[in-house]
Amino acid sequence: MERTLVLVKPDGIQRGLAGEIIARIERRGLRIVGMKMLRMDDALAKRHYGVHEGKPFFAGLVRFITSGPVLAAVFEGPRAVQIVRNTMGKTDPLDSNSGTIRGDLGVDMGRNLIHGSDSPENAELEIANFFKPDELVSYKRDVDQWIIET
Ligand code: IDP
Ligand code: MG
Repeated sequence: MERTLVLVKPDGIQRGLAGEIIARIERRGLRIVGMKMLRMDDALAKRHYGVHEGKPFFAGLVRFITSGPVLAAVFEGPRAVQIVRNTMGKTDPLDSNSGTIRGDLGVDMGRNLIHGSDSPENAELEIANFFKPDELVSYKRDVDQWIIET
């Protein structure tokens, strides 16, 4: 069982698409184990996007992600990281297939609606940036028949 961090970015909140975005991932078969609304501050934004420090879009990315509230959610399920990545689409909505969140709902690379962790290792680090352990619930498999086994 894997966990991954999802953020509905400020453009998604402003456009009223949080429910749509979360629902698409939930319908896919992953379970919500934590969720909160927050406004990211500069320090959290720089920690979350630290790998992009020094790139030309970094300052704009930090400015944008701190410009309004985000919805942070942790999803759990088999191969959750890659399932969310595939459901999101590519980084640039232009390259994203129809049927994906970014391909159906987005236009600009800098306003691409959703963040999803890119590896299980990064997911654990990112989740810890946003959630305390006691803010996440856990499900028992034996009373959880509808999660599809891989
Ligand atoms: P990802 O969100 O698909 O994982 P990353 O490469 O991790 O993409 O980049 C983080 C975010 O930074 C992207 O979601 C996008 O909003 C923004 N970004 C990435 N590359 C560019 C760029 O070349 N120009 C503008 N924004 C970018
Ligand atoms: Mg990324």
